[in-house]
Amino acid sequence: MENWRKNIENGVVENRTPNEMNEYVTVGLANQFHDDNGNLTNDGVRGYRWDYKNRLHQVCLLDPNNPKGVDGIPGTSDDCQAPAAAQIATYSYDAMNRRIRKVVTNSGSLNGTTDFNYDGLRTIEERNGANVVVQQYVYGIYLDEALVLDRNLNGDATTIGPGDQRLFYHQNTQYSVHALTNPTGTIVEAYQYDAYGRATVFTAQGSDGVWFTNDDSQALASAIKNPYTYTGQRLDSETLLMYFKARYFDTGLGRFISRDPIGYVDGMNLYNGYFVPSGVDPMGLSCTVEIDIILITTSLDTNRGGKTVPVGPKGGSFWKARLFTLGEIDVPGEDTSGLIDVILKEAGDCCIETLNIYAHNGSAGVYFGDYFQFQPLGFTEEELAQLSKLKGKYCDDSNVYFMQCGPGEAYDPEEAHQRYLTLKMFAELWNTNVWGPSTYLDPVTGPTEDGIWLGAAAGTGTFMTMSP
Ligand SMILES: [Ca+2]
Ligand SMILES: [Ca+2]
Ligand SMILES: [Ca+2]
Repeated sequence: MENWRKNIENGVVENRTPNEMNEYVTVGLANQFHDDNGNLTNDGVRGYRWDYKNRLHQVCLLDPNNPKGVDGIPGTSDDCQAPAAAQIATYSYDAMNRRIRKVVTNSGSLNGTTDFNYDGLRTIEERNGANVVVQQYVYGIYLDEALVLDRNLNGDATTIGPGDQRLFYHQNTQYSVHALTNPTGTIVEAYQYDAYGRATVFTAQGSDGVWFTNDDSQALASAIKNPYTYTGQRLDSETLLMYFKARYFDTGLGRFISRDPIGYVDGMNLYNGYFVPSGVDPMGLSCTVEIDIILITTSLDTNRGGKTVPVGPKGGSFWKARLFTLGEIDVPGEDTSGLIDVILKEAGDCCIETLNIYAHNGSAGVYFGDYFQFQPLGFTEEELAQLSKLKGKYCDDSNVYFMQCGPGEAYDPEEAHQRYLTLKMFAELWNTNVWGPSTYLDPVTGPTEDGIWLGAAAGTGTFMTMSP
C-alpha cells in the first residue's frame, strides 16, 4: 500500500511523513512513535502498549500535560501511567493469538468486560463480566462471513428468546457489511466505507424514509453493538481501530499500527487479501458462465419434494435438483448434489453471469410457493449456509431468473409479499439482480422498491415461460 502523505478532509489538509519502514512519524502536527518491533506506541493523543508477541495489550488516552509520561520519553511503557492518563481498554489473547477478552473503561456505555468464545478463528459468542451471554453469531462458508447476529436484550440466559433480537448480515463480495436487517427484511443499521475502510454507520434512515441518504443519522460505530464492518472484520467501538485477528488497523491512517505479529493467521500478505483489487478474487472470477437449472417432478403434487427427472432443452445441458433441500438429494441412482452444489459445480472457477432456474408448470407454483414464501422468517442455519455458498460467485451486474410456465397457482397477495421478501433477500445475499414471475409481485412495495425487484410490470400471468 502506498504511503498516504496528504489527507484532505472537508478542505483541511493533513500532511503525513513516513519513515523508511513506512511508519508515519508525523500525522498533521502530531509526532508518532513506534517501538523497535514497529508497533505504534504513542500518537500524541493515545498511548499503546504491546505484549512480547507484539499483540496490543493496552490503549490509553494520554495525559495532555504529560503525553510522554513521567520519564519525558515518548513511547515508553510509562506513557499511560502519567497522572491524568485514562485507560481505555486492555486486551488479552490465548495461545492461538485469538483475542479472548477486552476490558473497556472510561468510555461511557461501552465500559465493561467482554469474553470471546471461538469456534476456530470465528467468534461465536460474547459474554459479559457476569458470564451472561450477550451476543452470538452464525457464519457462512468464508471465514469472515457473518450471517446472523443474535442479541440477548433481556439479560436472561439465551439470545433467542422473546424480547431478544435476531439480525441478518448483508455483505458485498469483499465481505464488507452494508446492512443489517431484521427478520421481516427491514434495515436496522447500514454502513458505508471509504477506500481505507473507515465506516460511516447509518443508525436511522432519517425523515426521507430512505437509507444511505444525507439525512440519515450517522455514527462512527454501531449503535446496536454489531462489531463486523469493513471486509467482515471487527471495528472496536472504544478505539475505532479495526481488529484484524491479532493485528490492528487504523482506517483513518489507512495503516496497520503493528507489523506482522508472530503466528499471524491469515498469512503475511494481508494487503493482497483485503486491499489489492486482484487480491479480492479468492475464487478466480476471471471467466463467466450462464447456467440453466431445470426442475420438473415425475408427477406433480404426489411427489412434491421427491424424485426429480431430467429434461433436456438448451443444447442438451440439463440438471436435476429439487428445491426442497438445498444440501442434498436422496433419490437412489440420482445425482446426489443439492441445487446449490449443482450450481457451484457448473460454475467451476468462473463467476455466474446468468442463472436461469426453470420450473414446470404447476410444480413450479408448488415448489416456489412452498420453498420461497415462508423463507424470510423460515430459513434454517443450514439453509442459510447453503445459500451463502453462492455469495461472491456472481459477476458484477449479474442476473438470476426464476421462471415458470403457465400462470401457476392463484395469486395470493400475502404469499406474493413473502416471495418478494425472499427474492429480495437473495438479491442482497448474492449481490445480484433477482427476477421472478409477476405472480410474485409485491402488492405493497410494487416492482421498483430498492431497484431490486426487476420483474415484469404489475399484472397477472407469467413473467417468463418455458417449454420442457
Ligand atoms: Ca514515557
Ligand atoms: Ca434473552
Ligand atoms: Ca435517509
